[in-house]
Amino acid sequence: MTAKVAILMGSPNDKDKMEPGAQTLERFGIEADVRVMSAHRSPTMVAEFASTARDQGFALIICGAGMAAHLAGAVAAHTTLPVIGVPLSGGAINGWDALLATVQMPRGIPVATVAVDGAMNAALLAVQILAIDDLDLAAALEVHRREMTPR
Ligand code: RP5
Repeated sequence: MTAKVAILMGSPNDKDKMEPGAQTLERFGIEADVRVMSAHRSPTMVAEFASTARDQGFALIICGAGMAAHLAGAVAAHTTLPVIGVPLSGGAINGWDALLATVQMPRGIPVATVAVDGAMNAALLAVQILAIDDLDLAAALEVHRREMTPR
C-alpha cells in the first residue's frame, strides 16, 4: 500500500495556515488526506480516526491547531503512528498557547512539534521520515535542499 499522510486541523479557519503542508507533500508526490476535526468539538471523530489510521494505510499524521491546541496530543493518544504537531497562531496570545499545548506532551506519548505556523516544515519532516526506507524520496529531498542553497 502506498504511504498516505493525514493532515488534520482543528477548525476550517486553520486551512490557510495548513495549506503549505499539503502543497509540500504534493511536491514530493505524497498523497495528503486533509480533514477538519477537533479534540474539543468532535472528540469521538478524532479518537475513531486516530485509532484506525494505521489500518487505513496512513504512515503518519500531521495535526495543526491553535489556542488550547490538544489535537495532536489527542491523536497521539490513540495511535502509535508518528504524529507531527503544528501549533497555529491566532487568539489573544497569538500562538504561545498552541505552542506549549502541542509541545509539552507527557512522558510516553510524543508529538514532534514544529514551529508556530510551521506546516511546511511538518510536511518536510514527514517526507524525511518516509524517506528512511524510500531512496527515491531521499533523492528528491537532496534536490530540494540543493534548490534552497543560495547561489
Ligand atoms: C482551535 O481553535 C482551532 O484549531 C483553531 O485554530 C482555534 C479557533 O477555532 P475557531 O473558533 O476559529 O473555529 O481548536
